[in-house]
Amino acid sequence: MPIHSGRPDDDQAERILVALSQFRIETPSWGYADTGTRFGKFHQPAAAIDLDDKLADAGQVQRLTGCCPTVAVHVLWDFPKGSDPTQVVRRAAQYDVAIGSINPNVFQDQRYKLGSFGNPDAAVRQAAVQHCVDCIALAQQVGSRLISLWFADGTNYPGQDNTRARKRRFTEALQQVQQRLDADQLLLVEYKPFEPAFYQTDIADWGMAYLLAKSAGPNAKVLVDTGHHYLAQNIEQIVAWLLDEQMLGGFHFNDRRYADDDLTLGSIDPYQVFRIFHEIHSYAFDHGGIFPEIAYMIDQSHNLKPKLEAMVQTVMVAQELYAKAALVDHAALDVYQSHGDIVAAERLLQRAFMTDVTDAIVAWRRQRGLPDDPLDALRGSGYVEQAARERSERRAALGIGQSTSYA
Ligand code: PSV
Ligand code: MN
Repeated sequence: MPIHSGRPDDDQAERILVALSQFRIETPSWGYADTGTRFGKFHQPAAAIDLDDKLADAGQVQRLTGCCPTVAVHVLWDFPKGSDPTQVVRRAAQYDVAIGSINPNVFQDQRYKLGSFGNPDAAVRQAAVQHCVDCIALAQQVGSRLISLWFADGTNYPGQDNTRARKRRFTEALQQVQQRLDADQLLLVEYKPFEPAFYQTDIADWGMAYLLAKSAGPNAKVLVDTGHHYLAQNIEQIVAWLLDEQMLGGFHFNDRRYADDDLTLGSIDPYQVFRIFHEIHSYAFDHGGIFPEIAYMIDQSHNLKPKLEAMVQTVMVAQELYAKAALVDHAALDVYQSHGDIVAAERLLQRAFMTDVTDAIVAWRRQRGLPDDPLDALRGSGYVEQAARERSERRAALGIGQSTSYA
């Protein structure tokens, strides 16, 4: 049998429809605004200026794709002092979206120079805990279940601080925060090997995140950001282990060539994304077809690509790879695995990966009155051009100039 198996048969097409119906992916508010690298920013006229613009853009992505009903928010970037959470909820609903995960920010303030939960100063640790507790209250006000924690904490030089003490400070602070959750809320603990800390990061890998989440209490799980691994690391194996321990809480999706590059999901290694999704489908197969509750989120800030196009493109890639992973015949795979038929087992995955699932996805979109190709639809809608005009005028009126010209 050739590796390329063409299009799905009827049974496979049905599997794709079912799989896509329960696949939702959250877009990040920070992905709609101008961001850059530490070397500078290239501004986009259509970039969102404030939270209202971000919600409008997220609503446009949801209307085109039908699978992005929530927006992740970063508390300090999106909720300036005095903002009214109930008004934000109302505005989001007007744009056909809801507020999703709440991301506390314990890395920007000057007091966090030596860390937040890991800081040697108990008063700073307490301030960071209090900010997270405030975020839990905000989540309750906006109807969000998820508090997503990422820490820039770490040290830059050997000897800078006591590693074991920092671990214990983290354990204690996370326990305090976890205790403040409602029963249906979940704390997600994200790990990252380096940046901005360059000697050691306090939560550097999935094992550390697992231990800390486990000791925080029952409502804490691990968040896997696909860009937060060393290059050779086998991310799908981490996913499988976390699934088996019921400790996989969610994903931040992006791709990378070197480190945390924020490239479009699947742009560098789509087969890896497929293999991650395969682990999830495989877990569901082993659990009577019940899929684990996982928060799929995008975490990408594009410097060069147009923001909205990049977001829609990412969602489409995620759907496509999720659909391909739904094609794996798990019963056949079990047989090959138990017989040690390595080649047949591998080819089963490769065939699923190489199947053209376009028609099946279009069928899913047509069932919902969505455009066949959301990216083409975005380009044809005039939304980006209109946003660019309106936001440029608003920037000028607000006196926040944007375009830097070298002419
Ligand atoms: C840190 O690199 C990170 O992945 C965290 O999830 C932050 O919330 C996000 O990026 C900010 O872009
Ligand atoms: Mn992330």
